[in-house]
Amino acid sequence: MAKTSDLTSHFVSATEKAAIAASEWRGRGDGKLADAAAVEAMREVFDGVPFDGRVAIGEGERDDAPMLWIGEPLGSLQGVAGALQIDIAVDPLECTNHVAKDLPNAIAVLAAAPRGSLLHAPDCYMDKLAGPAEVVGEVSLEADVAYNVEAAAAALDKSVNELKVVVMDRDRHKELIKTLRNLDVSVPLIGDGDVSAALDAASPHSDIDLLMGVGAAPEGVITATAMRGLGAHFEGRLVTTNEDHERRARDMLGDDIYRLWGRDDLCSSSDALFVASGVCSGYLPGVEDLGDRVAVHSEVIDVSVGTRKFISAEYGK
Ligand code: VTB
Repeated sequence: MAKTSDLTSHFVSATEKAAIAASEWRGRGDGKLADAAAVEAMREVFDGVPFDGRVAIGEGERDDAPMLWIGEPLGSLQGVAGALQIDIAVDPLECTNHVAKDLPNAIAVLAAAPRGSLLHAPDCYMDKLAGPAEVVGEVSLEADVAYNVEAAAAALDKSVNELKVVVMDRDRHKELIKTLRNLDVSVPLIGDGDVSAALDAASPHSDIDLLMGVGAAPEGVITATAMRGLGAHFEGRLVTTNEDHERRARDMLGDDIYRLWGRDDLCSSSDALFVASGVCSGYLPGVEDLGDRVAVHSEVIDVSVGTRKFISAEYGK
């Protein structure tokens, strides 16, 4: 039977091409142009992919940025009987501001899974909690910060003052940061990029234990897919900041738009893929200029088999 992973090489091309296009804009001060270049490159690849695809959730509406629009049909087999029907959660350029400033961890990223198995919602915000496999079932957005910190420390066999909880440096997180620091937790602050921060938190080799705080919802769905493949923890709760998003969230999800979404609610199929390509160097190397060629570095998490593969490719200019 056909599987999402049958299309892996196409999805990798989509993030590779988006990363290469965005990399031209590194350090040039204009994230929107970088974003537009990534969107255009990704759409061009998707136009030729032999599937009946659809964007379940994507980034761009919230900050009026270029985007693959939510509900957009993708692929060359629209409506064709027997074609793989796949949903995509996508951010052609995650961490846009970091491309403008040439800072770490900007990536082109997507999740793919069978139709209906990725949360279909507007591009609003999401409160997130991510951590390694050890904290699955131990921490929850239903509990308060102090409880989660104690529970995570116990699960990781650490004392609370040895914990590192990464948070995005935003005014909306002032209380959260204060609470964590009052508990004697170390709080590394990041400017952008909570997908890579969650991957860090999931990894037993990093010194980050948890990710907390509010980021964008599409990246929440993408992160949930990666965490499912890694057996790590993820939960999210939508946060709306305007009436339009609230109304559309109700249209798409029913009345209970502020419910807690577990990892496997956000990505409800094990036949799922997470694919990312590095734009600026960070947890993945960024796009490299090799003279007449460019090198691009990607990772693929195949949820169906729990593998994480790192792939490098060269393209002629
Ligand atoms: C962005 C982006 C992050 O959250 O900041 C976004 O860079 C939304 O937050 O990586 P702001 O509107 O406060 O910038 C993320 O996309 C992650 O979800």
